Amino acid sequence: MLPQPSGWRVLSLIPPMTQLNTPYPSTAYLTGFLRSRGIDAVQQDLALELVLELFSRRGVQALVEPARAAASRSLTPTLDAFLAQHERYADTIDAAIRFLQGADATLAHRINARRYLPEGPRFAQLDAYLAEEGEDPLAWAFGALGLQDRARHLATLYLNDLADVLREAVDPRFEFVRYAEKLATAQPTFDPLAEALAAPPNLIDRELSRLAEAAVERHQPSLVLLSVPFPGAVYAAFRIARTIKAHWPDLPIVLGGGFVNTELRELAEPRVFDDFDFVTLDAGERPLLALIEHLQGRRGRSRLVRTFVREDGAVRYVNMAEPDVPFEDVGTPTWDGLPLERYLSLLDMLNPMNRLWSDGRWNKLTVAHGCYWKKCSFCDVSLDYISRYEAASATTLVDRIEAIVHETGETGFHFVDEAAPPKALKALAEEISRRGTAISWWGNVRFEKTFTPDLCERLAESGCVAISGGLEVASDRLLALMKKGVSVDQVARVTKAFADAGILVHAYLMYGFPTQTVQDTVDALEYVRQLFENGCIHSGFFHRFACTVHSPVGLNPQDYGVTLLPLPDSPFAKNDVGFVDPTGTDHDAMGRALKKAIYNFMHGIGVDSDVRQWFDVRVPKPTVNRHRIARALAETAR
Ligand code: B12
Repeated sequence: MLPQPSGWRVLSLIPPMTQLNTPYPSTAYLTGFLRSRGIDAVQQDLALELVLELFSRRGVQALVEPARAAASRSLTPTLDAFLAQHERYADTIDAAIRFLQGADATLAHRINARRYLPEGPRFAQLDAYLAEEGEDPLAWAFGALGLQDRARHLATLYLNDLADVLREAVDPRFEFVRYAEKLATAQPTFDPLAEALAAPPNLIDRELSRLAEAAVERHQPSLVLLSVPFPGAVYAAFRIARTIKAHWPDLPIVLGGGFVNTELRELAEPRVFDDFDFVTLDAGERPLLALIEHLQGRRGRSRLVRTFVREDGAVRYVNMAEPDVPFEDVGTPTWDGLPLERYLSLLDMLNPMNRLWSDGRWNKLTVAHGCYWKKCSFCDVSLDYISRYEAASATTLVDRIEAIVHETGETGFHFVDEAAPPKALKALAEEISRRGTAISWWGNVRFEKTFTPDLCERLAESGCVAISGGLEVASDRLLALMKKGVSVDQVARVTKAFADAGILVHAYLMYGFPTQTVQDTVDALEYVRQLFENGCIHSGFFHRFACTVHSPVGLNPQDYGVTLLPLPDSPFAKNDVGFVDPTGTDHDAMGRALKKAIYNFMHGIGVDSDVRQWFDVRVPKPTVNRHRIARALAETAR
């Protein structure tokens, strides 16, 4: 790398919203990489900063007028409860936030007495826990000793009440983990986003613009990167870019991230370039090096890598093919500059896997780039972040782990791979135990047979506390059609091995896959019931299958017995595509039953009953033997 011009600095920003318990890692990866190449790079998480502004004494006070105005139009229980107690909200909010940031632990006693934090409609859900008069409705969840958790749950309900007020009085699009998501998800036209951006700024917009200006003033960057991992961060990214452009029209701004890599591959909308100068695809390292050289006058525009630009009013894709930076050389992510002690540990849903997602300051690290399997027909296997599989040595990974622990002081890791490769995990576990590195980690895997009981034990010893994996539709016919490469019996054995090693197991479940019948669905639920009954899985979630344009189903629908609905001509986002499945199953009705059943199974309810009880429509008997999973497990034991 050539010496850098002095004062040349890259500022990476995370726009609202992603998550609040820990930073989304893209800016940490890019900042770490750029610094490893001698480039001055800094980062800020505007999602966290926005929430801390809105949920502060000043933020709550600023909410009173809009809440009064909204209440005069229509008085709802949420607005009524807030307006009656807004001074108490203002008096308690800073302390409640500090508590959720992990400081001031003794406040838990006062929160638990339920006389300190004002209570709005969200607290009504506690009544659903059916306590006897005078009993503690949360005793079942936290027992007598779960003082901190119980208080965090109550403080989270309090925050949810305030978020409801914000939605009703200021902006219905606000949520803690996504913001105005609908404006971007598979949006064929840019019009809704353009209209929203042209609308008079509301309280949230103004706050966000103020934070964006402050970030640029503070760091005086030469280049700004906005990272949008999900559709729920897109609107705010445009809002931030627009603010920066209004004040610093010559400061180049780039857009990139998971959303762009997935949905904007055929971008042809020139209006995007009113706010951004460049949009890049896929792993950011190589395109950024090229772009920085270009901006520093060392590389012509036609030699950019995977970068959209606007020329003469039209969008042009420039891609001078250059090899990506190998995964072994991308450097170690750095969290430097992110206020780690200010993230919030919310305790919302009392589900153990959800808790890992929303609670705790996890460091994030990728074990390998891409997916080693890359065959599942529902997955975006044609995209670089799945298809380009590259591993790094266990030595490199543990070096990265140790550097991160040293920097952050935190030993918890979330491995963010689509499916962490078992061989790499094994080597990692060996290296961790050789060096005596003490960490806790969790991540997503495929439940494949390489995960033997012995390997699961070793992974547990290396610090594995939880594993998630796709069982998708528990049906051997459909698993084969999906090219998942696992069978139901095998998933039972593997999940049992993880569970026996003391690891929490979460299953991603799916319904609505092409050709899935009512009988398939009933049978799949019967399998899931048995997996709970036999202690193989502790948690699960049913997602409705969505066909995307980059998945094998979307690319070759005829192989899956479906026909695609025509996609509108789209200059902007492209992802989900509708399809017709001649099987004609009513998946909405199925979904209601599956979600009810899994919720109850996780609480140990109905695990030994007939699965037909969960359906509100008539369904056939399961064709699966009631002891099928127990037998599959007994076969391994023999
Ligand atoms: C782990 C993961 C999760 C985890 C953790 C999420 C989290 N908040 O940390 C869980 C399971 C909770 C999750 C949830 C969701 N996820 Co997710 N997730 C992933 C996964 C597998 C890895 C993400 C990651 O950390 N990667 C590591 C980072 C460093 O990579 P990166 O962000 O892509 O950054 C690189 C490049 O994109 C680029 N880059 C990034 N930003 C920028 C900016 C600029 C300017 C430039 C130049 C480059 C650049 O450079 C980086 C380094 O190479 C990705 C798929 C994938 N393999 O990337 C999906 C993915 C990001 N998730 C996706 C989705 C849709 C979701 C959900 C919305 C699903 C849902 N409906 O609930 C939720 C949203 C949750 C939330 N609000 O936080 C989609 C987004 C696609 C889209 N349509 O926009 C992806 C791409 C997967 C997919 N195809 O479905 N997810």
